[in-house]
Amino acid sequence: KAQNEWWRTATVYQIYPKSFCDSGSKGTGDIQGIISKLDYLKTLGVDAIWLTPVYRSPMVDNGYDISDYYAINPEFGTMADFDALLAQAHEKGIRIIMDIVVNHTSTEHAWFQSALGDKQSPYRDYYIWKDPVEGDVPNNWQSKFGGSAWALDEATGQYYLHLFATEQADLNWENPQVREEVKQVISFWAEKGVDGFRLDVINLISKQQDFPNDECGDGRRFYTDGPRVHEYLQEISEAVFRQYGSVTVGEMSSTTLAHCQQYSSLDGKELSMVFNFHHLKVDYPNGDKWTKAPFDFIQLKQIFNHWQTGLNGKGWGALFWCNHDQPRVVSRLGNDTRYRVESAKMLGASVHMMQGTPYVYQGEEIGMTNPGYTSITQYRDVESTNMYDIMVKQQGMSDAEMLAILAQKSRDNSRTPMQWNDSAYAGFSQAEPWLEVAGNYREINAEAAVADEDSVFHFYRQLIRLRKEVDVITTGDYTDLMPQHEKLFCYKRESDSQILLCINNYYGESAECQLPEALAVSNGQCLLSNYPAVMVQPMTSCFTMQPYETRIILIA
Ligand code: TEU
Repeated sequence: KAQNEWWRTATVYQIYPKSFCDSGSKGTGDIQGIISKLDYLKTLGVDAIWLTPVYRSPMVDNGYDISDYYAINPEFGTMADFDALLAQAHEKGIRIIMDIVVNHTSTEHAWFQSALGDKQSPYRDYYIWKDPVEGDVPNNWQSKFGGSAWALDEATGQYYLHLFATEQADLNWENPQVREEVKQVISFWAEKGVDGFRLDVINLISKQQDFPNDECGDGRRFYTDGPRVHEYLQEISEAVFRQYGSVTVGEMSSTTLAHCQQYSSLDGKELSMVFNFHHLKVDYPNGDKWTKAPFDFIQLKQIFNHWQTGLNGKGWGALFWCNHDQPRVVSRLGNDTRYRVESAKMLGASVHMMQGTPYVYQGEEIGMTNPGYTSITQYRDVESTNMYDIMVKQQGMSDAEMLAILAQKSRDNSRTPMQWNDSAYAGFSQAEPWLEVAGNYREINAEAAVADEDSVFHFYRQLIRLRKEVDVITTGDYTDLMPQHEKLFCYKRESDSQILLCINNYYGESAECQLPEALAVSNGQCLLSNYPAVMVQPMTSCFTMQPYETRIILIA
């Protein structure tokens, strides 16, 4: 069963610094801005902050293209600012988890700059170079941002691999010197007192070394959960993570349960926990992200069941809806107009009562929504602008149709400036922000939320508190009680001393709920609901769930 590590009852808050808070008037967020909001996070009750990259970077992919792992990007501030953040967060009992991006570096990194155009460079084999095949790219692998995964080095006539943007060159993990460099980078930040690491697309670092064409796909099956990935993770864990007692969470792109059982095995040989994304592809028909589509509710429950039962007693998962790559969940799976508050609370409850470590993405705790941009000129994300070029300019899709898809699927949906108050630019900055603020910031902002005891903010604060007080949330077995119900997601958590029910209506119409009599729910106590009247009425086995209602019942 789960050991007693701090992070098994903790909640992590993800900060995307560029969009969090600008302490000056640059229009972009910075580290001093984060420091100014630590008390807000303390009020929310989170235990740790996951900070997305703040290292030196040309910002082609907003920091996921690192050009110096040992320096802070001046856009975010100085190393002294970072040290101040670390010290002040620790003073307030908040841990810091840093993002480590070592599947690739920026092409402006000194290693790549030395390797480019020079086959004799000592850094040439830090990257993956291949000769042309029939005068063209080495194979048909596709970048996740569209187009070929290979770019030409004119001077040597070879191509280099980039699974993401052209400016993000994949590192060659077969090279032991690369693995040593990674150990040094992580040790540098661990030595400073950083409490843990989020490892960017870490299950992509081991490529099948014959780099074959993919006759039936984009090549991901030849580098996802690759041949030596577990060996590499065990090597880094033994050399660094376990030496410093770091908590680690691996971002696992397109992974499987079996691999994640090993990545997050309770013996700690690899990582503490994993992010997987299968539950966030239920609105990708045939796996295609770039299509407007409703979500598949039954499939969503099947995926949660697969992972909750599959990791129980074997591994540990991160519980999340939102991050800087995903649209705002209240717009995606809830209702961001009439039932915004109710559905934001319901969605939060439905993952926070599961086994794992919850991650709250900045703004999720106040029910922030997608901004509803209407022009491509409003978008900044390299993935979104690449896909616009490919689908509209190359494939002829209409501007209007692609904008409707981007309004639902673009990563910029979650990167709009954090909405702090109803002043200009939502109190995010004194200057015009790098990305337009969502138009609803006067009604939806942190100041109003903290002042309103019925806000999403205080509901999340209670979810975070419940995890610390009710053991079955951490230790209990998971059972879906209504896997085929068209509207209700109703699951049970059970330990040898407690039973907890989490009942959720995912739709805007009321729905009848019939619980098994054997549950004796009349002995239960409603710990939390987004309809206050529910908290005081007697618990019965048969009742009506209101639109987007959630109720958490403890049967001790
Ligand atoms: O994301 C990897 C990843 O799988 C997503 O970017 C996904 O591929 C993308 O959203 C397309 O659907 C990580 C970071 O979270 C992301 O911000 C970076 O862009 C990416 O890696 C490359 O570093």
